[in-house]
Amino acid sequence: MIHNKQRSLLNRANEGCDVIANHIKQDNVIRIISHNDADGLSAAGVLANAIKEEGGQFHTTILTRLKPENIKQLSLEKYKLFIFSDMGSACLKLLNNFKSDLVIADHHQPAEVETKDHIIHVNPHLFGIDGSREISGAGTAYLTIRELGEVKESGQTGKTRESGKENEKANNSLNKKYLAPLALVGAFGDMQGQDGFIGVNELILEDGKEFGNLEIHEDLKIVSKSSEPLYKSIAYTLTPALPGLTGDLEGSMGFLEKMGLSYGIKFTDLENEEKDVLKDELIKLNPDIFGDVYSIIPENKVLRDLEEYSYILDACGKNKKTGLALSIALGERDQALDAALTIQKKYRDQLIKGMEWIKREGSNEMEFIQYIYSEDKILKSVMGTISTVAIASKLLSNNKPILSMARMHKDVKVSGRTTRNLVKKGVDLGKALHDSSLSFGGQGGGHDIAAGAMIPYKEMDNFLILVNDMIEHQINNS
Ligand SMILES: [Mn+2]
Repeated sequence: MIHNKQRSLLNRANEGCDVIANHIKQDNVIRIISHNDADGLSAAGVLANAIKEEGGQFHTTILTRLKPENIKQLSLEKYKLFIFSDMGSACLKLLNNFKSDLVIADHHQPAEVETKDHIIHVNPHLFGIDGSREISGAGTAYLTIRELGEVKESGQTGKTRESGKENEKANNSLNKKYLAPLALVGAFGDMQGQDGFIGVNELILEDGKEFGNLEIHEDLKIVSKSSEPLYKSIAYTLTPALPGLTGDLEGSMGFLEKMGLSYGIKFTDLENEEKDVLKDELIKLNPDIFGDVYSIIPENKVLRDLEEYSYILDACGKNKKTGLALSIALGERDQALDAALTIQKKYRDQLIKGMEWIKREGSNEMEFIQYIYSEDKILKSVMGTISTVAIASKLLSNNKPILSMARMHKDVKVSGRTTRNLVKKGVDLGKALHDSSLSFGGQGGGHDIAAGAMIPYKEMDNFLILVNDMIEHQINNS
């Protein structure tokens, strides 16, 4: 069942699809710009796969952030079509200056700027759909190429596809539904799948099931079941978090020993009864540890689980190996996958180090927010992730939003996270970080539940006070 809002989003996406198809037909190399997290990498993968399959060419660049200087640089390039995925919606004003065609497939809160005719802006927020929960950047990119390769009668435009059910059915016969799982990898990357898919993500899920390459079954949701010893599988499981075990190798060893299980064995090598015992004990710590697992059926076992696939892309992105991540999303396995797993191992070691640090140091508490701050190179790279996990695993309290502050030369990079519960109480971190960073000559923004900012180091204390005041105001005035 497709709702009206979703139908409007799909129609907009189809307009983008027509533009992409035209440029492929004209043999134009398509310029893809995407974000370096798991969602952005999946989005780029979805677009690149689809364009490649149509015989088109693309040139992809992955960015940590779309800065004004990036946009200026890109606007000088001679490409006739740019696709911005998982980014772009916040920068409409600058993107309006482009001379080329532009498709923006983003799910972040858009700037309140009228787009010019050369831009097709595909964004769930434009149609009243919650982009932080119901669809990811990769999902938005997927909608934009979903009907690429459809055979259409000449003269038809995207609009005719809304007319009538038969039409829709006929049009759905071909297309890119095999890319639906990769779109959901992106959703997992943005934490939209861990509690089950809703909204547009659910439509994408249906596509994957219909195509037949996506399977759902109930299982323990610990990571690397067939590739790591059990105590590591448990300690490396960040979502759902297991209090006392997540990020804690010794804690996990002790937990398994107490149960009489050998901690060095792999989960897949356990006897069935042992698996049941383990399951019962883990459920006591967090019932969410057992539930629906989504897998790509013909996939290599390391990537088969969509959530784990997103963690591998995330590890590559965080370690600046975006080319490697893209090649995996484009189907390379063997050596590429080995290289990615090596990076993931290193990344997991960093996360463990970060969790130990938080356990030791705790957070700095203000009345309405809490924060952690570091200048350590390794800690800085994992702060956003460990602050979220520390809250989920109850190392830190969940009754205040948390800001992770990492010193970058003269600036401080801020990443903020909160809970759905606090969002319900009125907290909007995206707005708070946007407004407060502007006050100190920085910039920031994002979703209500997760946002970021960059501020001058010398203003850090004032910035924290202002954010604290803004969150207080949000809670008291909602
Ligand atoms: Mn995203």
